[in-house]
Amino acid sequence: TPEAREAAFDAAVAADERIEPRDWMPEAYRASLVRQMAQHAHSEIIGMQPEANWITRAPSLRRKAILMAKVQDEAGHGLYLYSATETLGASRDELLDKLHSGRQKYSSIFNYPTLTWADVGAIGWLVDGAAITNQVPLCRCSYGPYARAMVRICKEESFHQRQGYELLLALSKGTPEQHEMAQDAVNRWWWPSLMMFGPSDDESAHSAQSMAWKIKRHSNDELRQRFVDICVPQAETLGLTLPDPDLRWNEERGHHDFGAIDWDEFWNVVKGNGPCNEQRLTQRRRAHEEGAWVRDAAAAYAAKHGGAKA
Ligand code: FAQ
Repeated sequence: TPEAREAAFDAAVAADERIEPRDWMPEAYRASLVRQMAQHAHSEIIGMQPEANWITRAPSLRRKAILMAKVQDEAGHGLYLYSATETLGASRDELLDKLHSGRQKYSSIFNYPTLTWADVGAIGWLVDGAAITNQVPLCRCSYGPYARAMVRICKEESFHQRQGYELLLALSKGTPEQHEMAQDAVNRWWWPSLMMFGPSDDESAHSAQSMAWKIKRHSNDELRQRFVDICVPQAETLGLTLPDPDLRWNEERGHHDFGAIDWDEFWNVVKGNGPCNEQRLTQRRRAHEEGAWVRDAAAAYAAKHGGAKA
């Protein structure tokens, strides 16, 4: 009966078991997962653009090889996540179409420009750092394919974070000009990185339901606070300042207090009006069109050799 199916689903979630593609699940659970996972997948592939901007200008062969590997990893993360979303019955074509037509979102962070080489370091340290803080708990997400994709993604993100940190450290300890460039990058990426965690808990439309379903394990504000607490000592080691005059240790709370986030800026970027939204989507649509022959060739090859299986 429908009641028994729903009870079995609720019991599995309560017992911290994984929900698998063939299991019955409430339609709203499926829809919310598709929403979050698609947005996550889109973020990975759009997120290739800001850093790819620097591949041809990396200052050494070593830095170029590292950056290329990182950007390729991001394409891979997009593929794991699109595949995981397909297990919920959403085809990749449909998801990409929604991205290209602006009907599905991607992370606000990728709508900011990468103005200097130090931005590659700041993205690794702060953007990948924020991504890991958000994604480690997703390894325990109630939906099996998403949770398993996250395990591998988090391992790779951790390498990404370290390469950014090491790059910024080299610049910070370099010439005064290099130090200044590193500081400028941190000044520009700090606040947008805090916005990656989403709106504050009282404004977060999906948090309560997603936490009840154990899709999310912590609230947006909890993870944002965890990230701030992690970054403060790291910034000290880097010899760089976080651009927030209100940032200070609060003994009573056992956490750092920090200044107010500019939510108008956040919603403006989410709504499509950030500095690079148009550029990112235009570039993405063009890459998709230019890749049509690859998809056609792969489909033709599969039809010829795979027969009915394809
Ligand atoms: N940007 O009710 P909530 C990466 C939307 S890391 C844009 O709180 P939820 C790695 C939200 O979708 C970045 N939109 O939503 C990398 C919702 O709109 P909707 C990707 C945002 O889902 C590094 C509305 O606001 N990571 O790519 C943002 O409970 C370097 C209300 O918000 C993930 O996607 C935002 N920042 O919590 C790659 C992680 N925040 O859907 C390349 C998985 C919120 O109703 C280079 N996702 N919105 O139209 C999550 O954990 C969650 O979806 C949150 C949002 C925490 C992002």
